[in-house]
Amino acid sequence: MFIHKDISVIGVPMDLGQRRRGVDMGPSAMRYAGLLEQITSLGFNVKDCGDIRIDRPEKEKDPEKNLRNLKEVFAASEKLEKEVDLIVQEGKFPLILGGDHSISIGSIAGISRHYENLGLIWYDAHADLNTGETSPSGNIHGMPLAVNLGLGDSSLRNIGNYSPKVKAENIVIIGARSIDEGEKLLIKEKGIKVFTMHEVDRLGMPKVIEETIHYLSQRTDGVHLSLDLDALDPLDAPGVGTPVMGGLTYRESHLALEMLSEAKIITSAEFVEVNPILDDKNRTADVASELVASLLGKKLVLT
Ligand code: EXY
Ligand code: MN
Ligand code: MN
Ligand code: MN
Repeated sequence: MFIHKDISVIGVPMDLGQRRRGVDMGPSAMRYAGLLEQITSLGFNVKDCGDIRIDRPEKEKDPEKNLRNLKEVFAASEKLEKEVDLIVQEGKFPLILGGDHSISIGSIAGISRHYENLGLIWYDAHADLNTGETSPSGNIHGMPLAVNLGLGDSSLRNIGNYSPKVKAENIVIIGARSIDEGEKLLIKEKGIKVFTMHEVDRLGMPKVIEETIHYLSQRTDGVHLSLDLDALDPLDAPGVGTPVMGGLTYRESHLALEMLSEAKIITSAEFVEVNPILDDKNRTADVASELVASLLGKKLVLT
């Protein structure tokens, strides 16, 4: 399915879905890491569409709704939805660079309207399944998967004028190790497929990805990869705002994306939560750039 020769990159310098500054510089850090050159060297035509413009917040928090910076996150999501929709209409592969994970509200809204049954791989230490009612923080970056399922704030879930964006049975979460009580209940209620770190340890990454590919190819007509760099262990990806120890290694992640590339199931992708301020010499952006290359088929060839 993944036959696009043309890739359109779009940056979302957004840090309003959480409290730590710096993640808005993620797109620059990934470009600085040589992401575009890397993609070109793999034989793709790449267009850099630049960055979405993000409004500055008027006030810090909407106390009634427990949704920090709702107005600005909504405005950014609407803009991103339109840009990504156009990229898919043009027949190009959308590669979205975050920004905090709230950007997936707009990106998936732009993508999912083009599929009957969009599959979603949520590669993350967290489940991002909170709503304003269950969130312990009020941070919208902990809520985008719930929004994409059609839950939570109505302005967010109706971006693009349709909802839900993804069915629960078309989602696979990989790498989870920090899940709130409300999120656990939702996972159970909706029957969402989750490979926690426990399962990754037990099965090994090859089996986890084989099962993911098998599961999603049976039921979906496209698969979006939403990769939060905090899925990786902080030793490998220190530049993230909500690190959780005991995560996926660089090698496991590299293998996962190589296997997804070989299976040709991924039709769009985003790489989020890179925070260069918290990073160690742009290492996390370098890792993100390497992972993009693996997803696009970079191989070691012995001549
Ligand atoms: N579950 C916590 C919350 O909702 O506040 C932490 C969420 C962190 C979300 C990061 C981006 O994946
Ligand atoms: Mn996340
Ligand atoms: Mn996360
Ligand atoms: Mn390899």
